[in-house]
Amino acid sequence: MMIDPLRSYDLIGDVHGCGHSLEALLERLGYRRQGGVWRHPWRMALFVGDIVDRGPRIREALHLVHDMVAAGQALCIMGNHEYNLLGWSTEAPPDSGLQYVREHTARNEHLIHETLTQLANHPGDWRAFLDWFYELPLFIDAGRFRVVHACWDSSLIEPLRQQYPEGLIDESFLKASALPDSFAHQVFERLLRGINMRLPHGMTLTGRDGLVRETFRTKFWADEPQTYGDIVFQPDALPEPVAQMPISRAHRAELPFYDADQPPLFVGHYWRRGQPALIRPNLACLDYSAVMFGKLVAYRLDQETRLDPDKFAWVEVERPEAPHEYSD
Ligand SMILES: [Mn+2]
Repeated sequence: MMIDPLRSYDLIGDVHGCGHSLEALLERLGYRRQGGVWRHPWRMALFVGDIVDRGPRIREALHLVHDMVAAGQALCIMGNHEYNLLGWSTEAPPDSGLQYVREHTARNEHLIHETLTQLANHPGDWRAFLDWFYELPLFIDAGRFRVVHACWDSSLIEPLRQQYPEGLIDESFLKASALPDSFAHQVFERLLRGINMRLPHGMTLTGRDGLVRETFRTKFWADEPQTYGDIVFQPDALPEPVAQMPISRAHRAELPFYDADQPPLFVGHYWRRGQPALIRPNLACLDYSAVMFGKLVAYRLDQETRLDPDKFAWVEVERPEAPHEYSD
């Protein structure tokens, strides 16, 4: 990845089709539109993925980010929503018993519905953006900092980078992910969706979005957690009996750990609310639910090796930018 060691980067959280808010944020950060492309005199933007889905200006947001990347003014990694669109559009391997990498179920359609609708009359854009998603790496390791959409799991990133040193995957890797036991499937799930643990005894959770889930999202940085309540990391609380249960040995074994001595890491994905804050001095989540009338958030990184809570910047997302409910 073309990371300039001396450059300052503005890391930007999940846009989810909030094109107006993205322009407002770039303006606030000192970027200006010149020759059709947003630029800063000396800084560069770095998007943590999930440009698409849910919001009202998906095509505009895609053009804006794509054009910045093409002009060398931004970098962008892949989010689970870009992966979903690729999977939806790609036939599964013949021996898989599936038709598409991401099956055409009603639930899967629901999650990408706005993108399909808003691009329906722009088939050229649709093809071009799908091709472009292959140019979005699954992670960036700049040495002095790291970026991944949901979870830095070195037990997967190390073997992945043997195969794809820059984290840029190809169609065969995408196709392989149709099979749930594959390395490719594990990589997309873990890096782009994070850790999703199954609730015990077949229990389910109904989210604020009305979708019923059998799993919940967890931290990958908890230091010696004891109970499920210590590791849950999502807007919806666990049922109290589950929150108090000790973490099973099997679940504990599958928890990666990002310790406090590693380089600063930026993620999106987790639907945070309220005032942007660091998770730890080397860990920042930039997703503050823009598409739920939260904030579109940036972290203004210079040369610091410990992150500074005063370096978040954001815009409030006003209605009616974002009329859609959230869900993964
Ligand atoms: Mn996401």
